[in-house]
Amino acid sequence: DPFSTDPERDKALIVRSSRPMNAETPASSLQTYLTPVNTFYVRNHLWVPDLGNGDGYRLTVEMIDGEEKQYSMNDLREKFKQHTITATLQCSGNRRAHMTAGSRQTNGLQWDVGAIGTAEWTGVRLRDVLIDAGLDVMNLDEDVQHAQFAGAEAYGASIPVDKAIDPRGDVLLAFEMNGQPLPRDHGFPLRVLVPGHVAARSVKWVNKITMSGEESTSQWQRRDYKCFGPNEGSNPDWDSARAIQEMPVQSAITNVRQVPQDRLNNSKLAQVYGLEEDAIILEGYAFSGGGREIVRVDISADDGRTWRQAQLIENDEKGAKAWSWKQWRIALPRREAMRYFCVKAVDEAYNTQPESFEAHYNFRGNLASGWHRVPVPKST
Ligand code: MTE
Ligand code: MO
Repeated sequence: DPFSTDPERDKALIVRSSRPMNAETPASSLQTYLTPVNTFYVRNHLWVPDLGNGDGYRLTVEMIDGEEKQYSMNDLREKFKQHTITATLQCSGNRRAHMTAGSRQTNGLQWDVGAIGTAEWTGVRLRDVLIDAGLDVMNLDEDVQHAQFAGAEAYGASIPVDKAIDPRGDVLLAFEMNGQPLPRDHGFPLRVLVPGHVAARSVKWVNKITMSGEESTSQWQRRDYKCFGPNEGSNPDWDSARAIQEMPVQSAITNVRQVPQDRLNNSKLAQVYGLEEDAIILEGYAFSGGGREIVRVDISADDGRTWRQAQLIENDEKGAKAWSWKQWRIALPRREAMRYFCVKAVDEAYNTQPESFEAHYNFRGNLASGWHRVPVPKST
């Protein structure tokens, strides 16, 4: 039983499947900029490989001509400059349950808003390691198109070489998460961290990197993580669809709190909004792929007829681009709240989110990003 050596998990994680372990971050852990490591969502396709204390671990890097070089964890730590970035990981299936509810059945784990989390990642740059292993980044061989990653259990994926070698792309071989050694569930002793791309490319327990003219041949590159037209059914032409890499704009409401007028004085936020009546405070996250910063979050209290802008919370972001989510909050007069609250976000390219799910439905339920609607709570 390969699962018998899986690690213990925090009881607060919301388990969607246990073999393999798939569990989402509970809403209570989505309220902080950095997601606590113990309640950071876990998405495993297989078992967690047992790599002991990491001493015997070796990373093999193979160039397109078959030339190989190996690195131990010590080699990586000592030979290369270490970098720390803050980055959000989001599964392509985040909010799949909303697509199912808003359209029709989708295949896959029915995630709510918690297949996402943000951490501070420390490691060495993939670019630096590739250069050390012999990649001529200044005069790149035209045949080199993709960096393929293989995990110790059998998972694999790839990213375009441009992202892999971009000095402002911040792709890391990471060994720390929020200042601690990577937990086993998140890739101990080493994972790829591809900020701005779908989390499926951030291969955990990575032990082989191959420069290639082709994408990884794994099913996770060539099959699962793709999108199709709403009409294309469950037997589409997989090869003609593009693998998901950068993600579209996403946002969610993660907390709804009623604040009666007589308690408003305790609430700084209500003061910020100048409210002197029963209020509702909403909080949530907004995120976009490719390092595109979130520039606006719009909130409606009347199911999309009228809108206000939420306050975007500033954080100590690290890295060349906006690799992490923006948390937001807003206080609204209770009397304005009709049946549903809605949120939609806008990124720096002015991309925004579709209103409903029907038009971006795909049978795999990937990249669900329709406005997040939550019912207005009954008055307390
Ligand atoms: N890497 C390996 N080796 N095995 C996996 O199953 N799952 C991928 C990615 N990397 C996976 C992997 C997917 S689909 C996601 S969403 C992220 O890891 C989840 O990362 P996390 O479990 O650290 O949150
Ligand atoms: Mo994922």
